Amino acid sequence: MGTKQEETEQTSEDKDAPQQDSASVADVSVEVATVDHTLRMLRRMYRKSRRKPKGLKRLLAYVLNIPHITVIVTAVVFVLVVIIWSLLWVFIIRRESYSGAYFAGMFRVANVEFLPEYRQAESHEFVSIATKIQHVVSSVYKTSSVARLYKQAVISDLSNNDQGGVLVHFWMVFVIPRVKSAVMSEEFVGAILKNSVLTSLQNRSSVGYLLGLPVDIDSILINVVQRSDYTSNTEDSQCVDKLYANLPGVSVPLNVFSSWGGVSCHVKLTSAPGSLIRLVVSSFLIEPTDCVDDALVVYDALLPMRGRILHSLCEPVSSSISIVSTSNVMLLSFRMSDNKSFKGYFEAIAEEKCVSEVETQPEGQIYSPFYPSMLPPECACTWKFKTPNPGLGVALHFQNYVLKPKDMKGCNNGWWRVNEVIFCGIYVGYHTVFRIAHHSPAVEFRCSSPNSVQPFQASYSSYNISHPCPESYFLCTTGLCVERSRLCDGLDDCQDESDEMLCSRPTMNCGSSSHPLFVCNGEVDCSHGEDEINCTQETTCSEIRYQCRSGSCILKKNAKCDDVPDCKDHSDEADCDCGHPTPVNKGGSSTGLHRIVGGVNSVEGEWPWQVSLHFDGSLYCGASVLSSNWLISAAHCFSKDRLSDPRYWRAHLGMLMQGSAKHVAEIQRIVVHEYYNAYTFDYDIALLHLKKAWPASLSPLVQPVCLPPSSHTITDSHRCIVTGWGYRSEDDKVLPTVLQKAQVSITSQTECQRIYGLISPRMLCAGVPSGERDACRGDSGGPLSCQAPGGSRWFLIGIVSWGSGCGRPNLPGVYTRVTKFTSWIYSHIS
Ligand code: 4AZ
Repeated sequence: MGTKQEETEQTSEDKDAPQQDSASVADVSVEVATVDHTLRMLRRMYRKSRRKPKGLKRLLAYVLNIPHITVIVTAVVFVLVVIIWSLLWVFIIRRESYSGAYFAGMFRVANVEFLPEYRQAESHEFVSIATKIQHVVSSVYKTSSVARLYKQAVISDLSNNDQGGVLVHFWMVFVIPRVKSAVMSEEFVGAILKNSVLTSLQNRSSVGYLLGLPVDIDSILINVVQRSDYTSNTEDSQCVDKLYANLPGVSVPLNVFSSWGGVSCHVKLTSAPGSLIRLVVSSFLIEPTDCVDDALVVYDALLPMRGRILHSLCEPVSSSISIVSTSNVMLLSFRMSDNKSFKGYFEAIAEEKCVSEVETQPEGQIYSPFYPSMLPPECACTWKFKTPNPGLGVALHFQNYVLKPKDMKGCNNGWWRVNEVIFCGIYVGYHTVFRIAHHSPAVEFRCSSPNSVQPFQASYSSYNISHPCPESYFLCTTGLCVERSRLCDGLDDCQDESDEMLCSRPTMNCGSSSHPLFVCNGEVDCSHGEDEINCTQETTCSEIRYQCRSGSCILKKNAKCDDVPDCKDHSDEADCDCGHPTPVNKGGSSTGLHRIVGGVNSVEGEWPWQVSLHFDGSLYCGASVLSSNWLISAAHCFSKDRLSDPRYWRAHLGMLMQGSAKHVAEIQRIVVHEYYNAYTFDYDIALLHLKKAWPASLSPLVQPVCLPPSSHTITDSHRCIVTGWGYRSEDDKVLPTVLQKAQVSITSQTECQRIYGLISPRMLCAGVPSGERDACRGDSGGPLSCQAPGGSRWFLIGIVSWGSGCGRPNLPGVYTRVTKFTSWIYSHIS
């Protein structure tokens, strides 16, 4: 193109200019041609200048010439681009590609006498030893493979414990390219220090030398910390306090109040070597925001080390709780928004010598160490029981704790040795009896959790080893004794359904006594309908009887929201704005393509309680709407690190096709059931509190599902549908766009236990024998909604939890049994 332009120009110039030898023009370079061209132009301008104005105007005329404008604009744009790019490089790109990595660490320097002056960071003694230690740490890292990334070490605290020497707490900062950030793990940084000590270890001693400094290798601990932890803890911070409790039994008050702007404060507590610290929280008035805005994190160290978290308080505390450290230091890290307050105190306490001889006659109580304080990560207790005669064993009655034989999964809530056999403690939602068939057993308990856990108490008694339960009673596998008449009555009297196993399918005795499962279940089982009469008569309460708001119970199981007032106070028909879909049929529907596992497309408004939960922007789980600001889902969706942080989640409401939600809600708080067990998936339930209620104008396309009372029963004639945007088969790679639905049948508990073995009373199974209809990955947390025959409302009967694969024959999906959690749910949402 350029060449053509030059040719054209030349042709027009020829009129004014003397003729040129065409061969010589072709031989010279473009530059020469341009000079020639410019000379001619200048000549022309000179000629024109006789007629035209001079000076500025001449320059303007030159500049405003079209080809010149193009050249100048291009040059200016080029210069601007270069400048902007350079600025971006200097201030953003270069800065972004490097970042600070912050670590908190500690180790014990042995063979050094602790001086009281070490407690003051300004003292000459502190500065002197801290400089020495800082130099050693710096030298180790400056001669390591990460020397170029190492920036600095800051000694923050020196303390002493009963092991002797000086416990050094320090910070370390590295500046690392982002691409290398994964390499700088705390294990790697810690290994550099440990390896340096390791080379000098001698004679099985744990003390080696770090450039001449005697360091206990077992005490070395390095943890990654947030930059904010580092900046808010270092010396120039306004809010670091140090408090001491030297005398046991003297309590030191602790009051923190956040005025305008909120506070982020660290309070370091120390007591005398050999003692422990008990922190008592009398009140903590904060907003429950899942540890985002308001929280108190209690550390078992003087720096905020992740591996040393004793307890995180993220909910308001109104009745006192207390936490015990494992040594003589504790750090309280407060994050409090405006007008929040903390009241409490701390004290030095002695380590408990927890060995006792216990006579089981009369009966009594045993308590966990430091009771009623929470159990620290380290503790031990031994009880030597003795019953009056060799025929009597020891029974331990726990409120919410069960001892199970130790398996491969490890023990996180207490380790027990009972006459040399090892058990693990697990917190549960029911009471249990642990029976020891020995008249003088030694029972040893050790704390085995990484953080503080709930304390326990147990009442002990003796029992007859050959007849553990009285005559006409049945021994449950939970250790409880229940009346034989309660076997196979449809009620979980044993708390683990061991009284409901191996029962033949209950038969209706229409003559005299009727099986409780058939009575008033909404279906006529006897030819004359005897099983469905007098159902609204008030009767004694039980798990399978509906309880009215007045407290009285009626036999009718599914009285709630069935459009018939059954309770005298009509409370069964109150709060029934739920479970009523208004499907908008736009042609596509139940006959659509088969998706999920054997599902079909839903239509708009068919499942207005269905929620799509997105983690970090992608579909991760399902959930259901319970009210204007609460959703319900599965605990396993939120069980690991970042998954438990509500800030990463978004709830898409009123959605049929992915990406077309009527409303996207942020989550304020995730309440995972306190007994959720990540190994067994027991108690797989969680509640999500929305930051803001969804707008009422979204109804009926967004609407709550009905929550079943604990008495609610499902029969074969109920219609149960599982919905979600999960995978359509085990090895599917693409998620469906349209919300899928599949009808499934409830599998009997006995059958499901036969299939899977580990099915707790808090689980229910549903599927079809062929396996062709099932939930799958991505559906977790979503609803299994059931509707009574002829009924208008849908109840949330299950929450998608787990299963063996997806859509396999004779392997039904496993759901959380919602009726077991009615009171737990109401205790949080109302
Ligand atoms: C899951 O991984 C999952 N077939 C959910 C449900 C089922 C299996 C797996 C049941 O979320």
